[in-house]
Amino acid sequence: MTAADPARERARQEARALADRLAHGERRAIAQAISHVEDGTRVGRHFLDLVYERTGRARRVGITGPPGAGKSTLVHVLACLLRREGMRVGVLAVDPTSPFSGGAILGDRVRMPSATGDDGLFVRSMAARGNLGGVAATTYEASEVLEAAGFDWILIETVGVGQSELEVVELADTTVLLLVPESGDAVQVMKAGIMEAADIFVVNKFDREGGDRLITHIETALQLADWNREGGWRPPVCPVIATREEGVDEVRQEIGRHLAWLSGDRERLQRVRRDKIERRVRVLLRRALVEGAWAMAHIEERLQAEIGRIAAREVSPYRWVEKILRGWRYRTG
Ligand SMILES: Nc1nc2c(ncn2[C@@H]2O[C@H](COP(=O)(O)OP(=O)(O)O)[C@@H](O)[C@H]2O)c(=O)[nH]1
Ligand SMILES: [Mg+2]
Repeated sequence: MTAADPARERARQEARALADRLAHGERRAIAQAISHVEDGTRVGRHFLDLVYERTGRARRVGITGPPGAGKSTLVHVLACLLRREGMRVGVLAVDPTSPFSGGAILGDRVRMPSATGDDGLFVRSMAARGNLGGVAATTYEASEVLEAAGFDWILIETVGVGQSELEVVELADTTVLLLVPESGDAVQVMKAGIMEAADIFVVNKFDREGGDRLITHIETALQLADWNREGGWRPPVCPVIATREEGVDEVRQEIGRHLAWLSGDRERLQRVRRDKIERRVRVLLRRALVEGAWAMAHIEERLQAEIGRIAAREVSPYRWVEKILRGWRYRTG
């Protein structure tokens, strides 16, 4: 890898052009940059490097919960509310169960005022596959693209069911967890560790039976679990009817309160950010190491050559991996 590597130079140039277009507010540049990031291209990496200094100023809010809880609906109402405040809002939806793109989040019921005409709003559905670093890494990078594009708020919708979703939540400053009265998921979700990660609880579909019971349930759980949150943030529980836009103002206020609480203590804020960036650097390095080693040791070819024998039980996967590793150690001395 020398400076004269033409492919690398081309990628750099392309990334620079993309960053310039982004700086000039060109919408298509945002979409293209996110696609690069999703595909894990070289241009994407150069691009992220170029715009890094422009990131870090937006507020990132993660909205998570079981499928059908009303996340997309809440995100939609929240985005409209923030737009009315004059904020520029970027939305990333990592929800394979309800993909929304472009104009209509909610099909023909409620529409985003004009997702196409409004420059202050950008909505993007993320591919659920993610690149080598997984969905979380891709989403993180996409949110950096949006930050570089000057969005004040980034709302990230994700289904709160698995580990990768927890990781997505990690990249947010504030995490909102949606639960609904009728779902027996509440307890399950709590077990998944997401409850500890939530800064604000929303009991959505409060027009239905059992909302009060769920609120009591959550509040009891919050009292019982001694999570010892730093600085004493007590997660509020907000009743909401997202489809009627009821209670969303309160959610907006609570997000504001949480952000104010976060930044009220300089040391805490710096530590939180530093920890996040450290985790981020680890992810990036791990990915780079895997990619590098994979290519350098021709692992793909060797795997393809051997997989038949492994499958036929002639070679055990353990021995094969050991062999690859030994060769690798030898190379790197
Ligand atoms: N009754 C009622 N239905 C709601 C409410 N919020 C959302 N829904 C409906 O619940 C369904 C799932 O909503 P959606 O936002 O797609 O959920 P997501 O899968 O969490 O993104 C849709 O039919 C919504 O109209 C609410 O507050 N009350
Ligand atoms: Mg959804």
